[in-house]
Amino acid sequence: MSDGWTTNTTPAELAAWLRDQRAVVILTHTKPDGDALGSSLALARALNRARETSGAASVAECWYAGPMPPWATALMGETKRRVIEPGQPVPGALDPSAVVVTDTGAWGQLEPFAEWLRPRAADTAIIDHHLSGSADVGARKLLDTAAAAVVQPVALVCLELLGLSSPTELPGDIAEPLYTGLATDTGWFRHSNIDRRAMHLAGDLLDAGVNHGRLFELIEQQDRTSRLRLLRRALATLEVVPDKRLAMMSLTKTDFDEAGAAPGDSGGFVDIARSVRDIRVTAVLTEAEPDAPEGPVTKISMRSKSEPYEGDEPVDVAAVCRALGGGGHARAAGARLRMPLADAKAKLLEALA
Ligand SMILES: [Mn+2]
Repeated sequence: MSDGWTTNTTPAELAAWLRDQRAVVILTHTKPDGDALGSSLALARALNRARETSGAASVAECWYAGPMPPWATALMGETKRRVIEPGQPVPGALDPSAVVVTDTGAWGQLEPFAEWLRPRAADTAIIDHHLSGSADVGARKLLDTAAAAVVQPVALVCLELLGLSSPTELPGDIAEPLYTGLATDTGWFRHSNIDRRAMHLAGDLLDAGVNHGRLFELIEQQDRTSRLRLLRRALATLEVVPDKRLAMMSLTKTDFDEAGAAPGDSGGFVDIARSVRDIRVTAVLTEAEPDAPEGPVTKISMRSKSEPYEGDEPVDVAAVCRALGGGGHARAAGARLRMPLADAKAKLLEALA
């Protein structure tokens, strides 16, 4: 799938191509995160601003496949977009002359758009920072696989579109989504993907007027109290398995009901026990469909730490989850098992052996 997954254009060439388009649709992966939203919004705003200054109508819009994060509305502001909820068809009315896909180039992450997008590959550009993707998604590819966030190459395209030489000169409404992508894809500048280049861009965007504190509160401090009630229940189930350096928690349907919590409220719980020194692997088991006629489903979400520990290599949780019928990344993976929670827990311990 990585065949042909190489850059074949530059920010300047891509900007020149985009500038001549009649209408541009910007797509990103389903269930967009901060980098997906930030990169697409910044590009749409830069394109529309470039048009405004030349007197033409604004032509770029973003299409998203939900569910959307709760803070998306505030970040999107007035920017033209359409949101497709799961199962809804792609809007057919607009026939753009060009498509840009940001923060992914994998068909598997573009499913709701795939049928619409496939015949447009010749008029599609991918801007991405992932190590692999489906090269046939778009003829033009601007890839920076060393970038912490896709907003880094997108920032260069924005500068070209607006004829600016430094990100410090970017308008605030373009600097803000770019910063959002950088901040969220680096865990607010904590992950190991942080380097001088990413920090430099962050500093430039702060110079351009980004309000870090406001964005942090908007994105990271919007939980409902039901999430804390759910966390209290999850923590009450905490089990540590010392010889596997594993910490696990489990949540039943009843836990969600009694906490008044929504399915998304348990997001991030799997990261919590990673703060413990000797814990190298974490898992959260969630009862998903207790009453399904084919039998109950248990979802497993796993994380591991990236550094070797006391002579042992980091645990490849993708391999563990593949053994359970799931998959993912070496440090973050998941699986769905059609069995009760207690049985799924036993299977997980077996797979970790
Ligand atoms: Mn990203």
